[in-house]
Amino acid sequence: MTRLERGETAKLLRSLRRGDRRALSRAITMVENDEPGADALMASLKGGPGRAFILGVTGPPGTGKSTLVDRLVQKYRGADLKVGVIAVDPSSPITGGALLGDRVRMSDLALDGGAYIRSMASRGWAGGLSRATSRAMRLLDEAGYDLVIVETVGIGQADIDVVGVAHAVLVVLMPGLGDDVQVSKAGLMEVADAYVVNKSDLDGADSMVVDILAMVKATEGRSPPVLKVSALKAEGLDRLAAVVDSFRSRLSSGDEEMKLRSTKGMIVELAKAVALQRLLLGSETRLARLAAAVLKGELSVEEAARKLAG
Ligand SMILES: Nc1nc2c(ncn2[C@@H]2O[C@H](COP(=O)(O)OP(=O)(O)OP(=O)(O)O)[C@@H](O)[C@H]2O)c(=O)[nH]1
Ligand SMILES: [Mg+2]
Repeated sequence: MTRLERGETAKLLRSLRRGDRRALSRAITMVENDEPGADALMASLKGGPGRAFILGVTGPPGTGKSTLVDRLVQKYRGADLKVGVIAVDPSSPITGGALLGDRVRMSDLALDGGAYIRSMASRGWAGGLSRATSRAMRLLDEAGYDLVIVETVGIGQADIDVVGVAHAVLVVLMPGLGDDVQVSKAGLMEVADAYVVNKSDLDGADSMVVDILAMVKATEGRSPPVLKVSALKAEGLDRLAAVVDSFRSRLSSGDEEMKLRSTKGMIVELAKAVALQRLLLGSETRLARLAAAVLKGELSVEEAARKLAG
């Protein structure tokens, strides 16, 4: 990096720390597009994430995650916290439409100086998404946000990786999802610190709660709370906020385990990206040689993969 570039990075960081939203947006765009300079920008942030509490919100498509996030933003803005939201645009065309709705719904909040809403696209390879979102979370932390909420549709491993970086994760469900298969199959159970059964204004919320309680009891030693809310009717939100506050206070009272979990998650996601890039970009000739050996019957695919990774 040249001296000029170093100077620019430092200037951008100074503006971002002062609360300049344009500098924040610029920095997030840099990491989203993986622009030259993004690595240096991030590397200049020493220490782990500092004060922001990072809340992951995930769950099957259409369960009301964005509506709920909207309510949480309102609530915490009311308490004068600075709140940042990262909504991960699913690359899937199925749910892509709903996100346009998100933007419309969240636009009022975006006008408020203490709330920053940003949607990030999951373009490119899967590892790029969790790296970009991890970095964006770190930037919001650096910019002095008290609460950072990251919303993903919990349908794939990439989404689970994204929320794995959070200090705590809400898994949002709704009545009528059928059995618990969606939850356990999608890997949502492992990441849930609390379950939210949203749309309690619809039939079947109570039995959904019973089902989840049974599922949780059957599988784990942990017992994450199961909350019944209606984001639409603003019911049950106080209890939800109390649960979120209990997670927040764990962090602010210096809970090492929680801090470690998030920092470890960030390191792993960044390392995965570096490792994958190295694997795919740095060893093209080696890969070609290994593939040729497999085709000649000298190696199995398994052996070739181990050699490539090793
Ligand atoms: N009846 C009822 N509908 C709700 C509630 N919360 C959200 N919805 C509706 O459910 C639909 C989906 O809401 P979103 O908040 O976009 O859901 P989402 O989980 O963010 O959706 P994706 O991001 O596409 O997965 C919208 O039509 C909401 O108005 C609720 O508490 N009750
Ligand atoms: Mg949404």
